[in-house]
Amino acid sequence: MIDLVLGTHNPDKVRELAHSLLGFPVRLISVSELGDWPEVEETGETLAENSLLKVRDAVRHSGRLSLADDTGLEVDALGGAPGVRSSRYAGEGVTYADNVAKLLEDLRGVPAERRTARFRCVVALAEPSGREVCVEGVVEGRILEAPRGAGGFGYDPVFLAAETGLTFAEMGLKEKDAISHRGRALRAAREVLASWCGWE
Ligand code: ITT
Repeated sequence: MIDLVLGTHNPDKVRELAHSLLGFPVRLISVSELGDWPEVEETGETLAENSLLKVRDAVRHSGRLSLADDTGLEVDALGGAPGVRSSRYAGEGVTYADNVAKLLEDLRGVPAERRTARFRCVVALAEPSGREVCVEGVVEGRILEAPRGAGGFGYDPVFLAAETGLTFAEMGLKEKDAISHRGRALRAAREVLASWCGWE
């Protein structure tokens, strides 16, 4: 068993990351458990840059192997927005519902076939030695005209996953993990961890 620090302050993400890592020989520690530490500013222009900012901060804070995730929703009809700005699409300090409302408003009148979108998740791993790696997971889908389902978080109720015809909010943790951006990135991250830790 090794300690792995999760460099995220979002409890919804922590729940999914923990589910994806079930059965893997790691003891998860959330940065929030490590005491007061200011949240790192996400000043990067790409998901990879922001995931590295977060993971390096977690390593500085904890002195341990760490993992961070930066995720964006890319909507084709909006030129790839909200993308790297997904958490603050409707402004600073907004709720998930505010972001979803702005997204639906910006897509008002856009027909179903032009509402294609994808979630992209970059997971960064880093060690105190300076060794670091980013892996990515993507899932294709489209944005509905109204929310569906009560599970998940963020944009899940309006994201219809192409593979299942369900929104992520209509799926359980396990079903979402099987096809989601985060589930895919985490499976790649598990391989990196296995190789770094000599478990192969
Ligand atoms: P940390 O930086 O502390 O990890 P965050 O919520 O700010 O938390 P991001 O910068 O990656 O994380 O923001 C991405 C936003 O995209 C997030 O706030 C949600 O609104 C949305 N999001 C991320 N993952 C999602 C998912 O699996 N399903 C739906 N929406 C998601």
